[in-house]
Amino acid sequence: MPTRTTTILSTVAILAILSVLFLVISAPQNRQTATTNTVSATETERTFTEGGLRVVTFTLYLWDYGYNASRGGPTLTVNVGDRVRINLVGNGSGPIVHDFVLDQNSPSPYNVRSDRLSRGQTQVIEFSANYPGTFTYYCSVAPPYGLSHRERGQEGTIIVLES
Ligand SMILES: [Cu+2]
Repeated sequence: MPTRTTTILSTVAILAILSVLFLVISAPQNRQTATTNTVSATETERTFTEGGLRVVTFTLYLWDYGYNASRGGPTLTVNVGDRVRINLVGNGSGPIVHDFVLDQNSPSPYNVRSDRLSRGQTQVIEFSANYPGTFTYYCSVAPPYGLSHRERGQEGTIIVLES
């Protein structure tokens, strides 16, 4: 016959087991939430090695009048010698198109120019980050009158670090 003490001990043991079970059951859900939260950060920037070269990929949405924002754009940081691969996604309104340019007008020693993309159009551009320094990338679209997209704030910074 169980004594009062063993009954209490059994109850405590059962509660402890149930607590552990609850933690085990709820843990995967917590992990899934954490994973979901980090996906958006890695979606816009990924680094991997391909054919011996370090490849850095970015995703830029071409808004009116910014990159991934209605003004400005993220600072893209890479190392000298990296292959820079940028997934461009048109996200302008109506007939408005946007592009990604890194050229002598940036100013920079680069000569990178994407197509002009309207909403829903995509293009992957790629170039070698051969020149170190801090440069400005921008949208080169300018209407016949009024402010150019760059003047409206559609530009961002790319930093090419000396390795
Ligand atoms: Cu633009």
